[in-house]
Amino acid sequence: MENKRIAESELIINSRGAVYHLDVRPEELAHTIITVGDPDRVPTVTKHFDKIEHKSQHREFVTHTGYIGNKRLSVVSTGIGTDNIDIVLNELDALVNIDFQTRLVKDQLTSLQVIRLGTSGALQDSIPVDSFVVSSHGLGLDNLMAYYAFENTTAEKQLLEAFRGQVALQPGGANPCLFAAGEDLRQRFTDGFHTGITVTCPGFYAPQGRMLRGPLSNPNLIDNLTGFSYEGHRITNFEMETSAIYGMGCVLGHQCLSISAIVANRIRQEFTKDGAAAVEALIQKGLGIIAGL
Ligand code: R1P
Ligand code: URA
Repeated sequence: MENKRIAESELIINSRGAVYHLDVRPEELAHTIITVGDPDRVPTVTKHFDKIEHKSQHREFVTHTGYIGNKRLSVVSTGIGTDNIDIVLNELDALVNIDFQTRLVKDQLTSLQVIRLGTSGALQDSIPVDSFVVSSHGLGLDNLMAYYAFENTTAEKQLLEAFRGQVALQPGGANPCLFAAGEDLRQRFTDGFHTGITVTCPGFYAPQGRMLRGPLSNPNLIDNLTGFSYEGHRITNFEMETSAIYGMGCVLGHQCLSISAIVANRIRQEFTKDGAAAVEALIQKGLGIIAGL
């Protein structure tokens, strides 16, 4: 592809020389990045840092960059949903792979490590609240990735095909997509973690089978997801960002992993008694591994 100068309207750089939504300059970003949904979760992660060298906030995007020992890390809040992940992953990529002076893609590309520390609802009876799930795959029921060109691996295609065969989605609804986790990262998070396919939904209520007053077009969604099985793979949990992080990682060449604290079990119909404690436990366990990456 021709390396054409990227216009001011396409990559927006503010008067500080920072990328538009994140308000972060290239030198303010580490190459290992923890994403969290809740902006207030950023300081709950970086309170464990030995040193914080940069803090910025624009809209729901809070960024802290600092160190645990010699390991430089950035923590970035994404807000909720895959539409926000489109913004965050593109801007993180631009910060390392586009020269902000020339507006050209760099000759030497950088592959970031992106690790989501989030919350989620379990879809298996055997995955209790307050436990942790590592997403082997993100299976998107939103439509973000339909806007990008990408090639799935054969293994991803087979798993997606099995999903299409076993799980009936509402007519006219989602066109599912599926992406695997960054394998090197995933292998670092095994002891004390459940592992499975994470379904990423375009909402918290009906898109996750929750009915308050709005009736469901697909009342069998949870049962069908829980019952899915293919060559040892099963669906462990629901949330709202993972498939987009993995999909954008595939498109842009970054290593991505999503880890969730289970705050709800949808089969047992239970909710954690202390969500903050569950997230704090995930942060402490996660940072213990991330600091050594
Ligand atoms: C919904 O409550 C939010 O919680 C989960 C979902 O993915 C969604 O963003 O993750 P976070 O706790 O990381 O935001
Ligand atoms: N986040 C979600 O998206 N769903 C849940 O059930 C819990 C957290």
